[in-house]
Amino acid sequence: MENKRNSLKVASETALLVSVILPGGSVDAHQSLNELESLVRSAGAGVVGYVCQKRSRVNPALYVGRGKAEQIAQRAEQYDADVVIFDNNLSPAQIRELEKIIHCKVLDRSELILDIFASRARTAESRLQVELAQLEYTYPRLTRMWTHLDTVVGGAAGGAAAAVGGIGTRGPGESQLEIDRRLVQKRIASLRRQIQQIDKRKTRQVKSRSQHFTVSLVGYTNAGKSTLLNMLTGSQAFVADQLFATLDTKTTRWKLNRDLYVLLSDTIGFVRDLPHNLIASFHATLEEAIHADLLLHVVDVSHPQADLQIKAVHNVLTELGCDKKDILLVLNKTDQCDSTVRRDTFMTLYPKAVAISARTGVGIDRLIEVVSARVTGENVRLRVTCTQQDGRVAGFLRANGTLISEEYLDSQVILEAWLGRRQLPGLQRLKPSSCRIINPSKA
Ligand SMILES: Nc1nc2c(ncn2[C@@H]2O[C@H](COP(=O)(O)OP(=O)(O)OP(=O)(O)O)[C@@H](O)[C@H]2O)c(=O)[nH]1
Ligand SMILES: [Mg+2]
Repeated sequence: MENKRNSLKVASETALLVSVILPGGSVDAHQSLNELESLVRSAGAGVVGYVCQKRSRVNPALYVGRGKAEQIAQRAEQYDADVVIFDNNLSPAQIRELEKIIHCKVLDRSELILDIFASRARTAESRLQVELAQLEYTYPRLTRMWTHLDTVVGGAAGGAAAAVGGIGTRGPGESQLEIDRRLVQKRIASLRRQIQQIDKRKTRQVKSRSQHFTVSLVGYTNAGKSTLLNMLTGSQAFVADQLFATLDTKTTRWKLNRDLYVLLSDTIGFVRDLPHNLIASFHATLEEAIHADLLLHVVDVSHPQADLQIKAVHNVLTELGCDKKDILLVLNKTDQCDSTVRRDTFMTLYPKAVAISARTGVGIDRLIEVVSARVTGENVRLRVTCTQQDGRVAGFLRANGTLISEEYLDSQVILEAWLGRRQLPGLQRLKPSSCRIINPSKA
């Protein structure tokens, strides 16, 4: 039989979408197909129809029942679909069996996401990351589509091409599939090595920023992270109403007030059931978030599934080991909510959240205030003594806190002020004669 899966690209194809709802799943059919459609459109394809089935359990051979598979085949033919895309993750054997019944290409959700990533990857770094994730995920699912790799492997692994096509490799009895496997494994090993180097470089880069307070924007794809980065820092990060617009990290200086600035990073958006390989391959890109002092979890609060998206982001953060970090929930797109009731409901559920609109600027002042408080730490009341000639101490307190009183006594000056706890080391560096906390917290 002719192999349908010689290319996994879905751009400009017509797709029939299939969703199988199992008991205990996090989404209903409508939500599942809605998001799948957004993913398909983001991949550049068009949707010609939908099929949904509720099942009590997966059919091991075909995922769906045989009758349903035949119905999907009929629909695909009727609508002239190029590809059938499942919102579920299928095993290689299930894809093979389904393609015997449905006479067109069958893809699963992870392959679709990987395809979007592949089409968006611009930098050499993200290209390598996507290629590795794609090879690892799709390689057991494909047959005989890897021969193009011989030149690639040759370039990367030094002379492997000759070995692959040459002596000792095409021995009697060795099937094309075995050669393909070897090519893929070589390419995977080479990509892993290159990505390891990138990871090391990135770790060094992130560490070099450790003297700065770092803030990372995380959140579901399309929540408005890049728009917020642009609004806060005047940057020109790419913004688009499509899923996975951002694939690379961008770190910019964010000036919170006259004397306080932090480093703010934008990163790749998350999605429900993000393929594991992708998370692993994008480790370097996610490094900024992993090491940030504060995460701003941006939520599109106007989205009907905002609550599910918050949970999905938590799941990815847990997988990255970031769930114990300081996380501030930012409820974005409040300008787009039908009524204030929706925003208020989320504020009741998450009382520490900050409601904003990255488009209109509403709530940005409050966000800056809350982040500044996180940067400086809780306010403490201090009594500081220094010599009258030393104007730097009073200057520091005025610039970074609130100076309450100055009392001159002999050659000394006694200052009382409110200051963020995290700024105490900065004050100590000016070596005042004495410094004492007299009241640990400010209301
Ligand atoms: N109405 C409204 N739209 C917004 C707001 N913030 C962002 N958007 C729009 O939402 C879409 C996605 O914005 P991005 O900033 O690209 O979102 P992102 O979170 O960076 O998305 P990815 O990089 O794809 O993960 C764009 O069309 C923005 O113009 C907002 O506060 N209100
Ligand atoms: Mg973005």
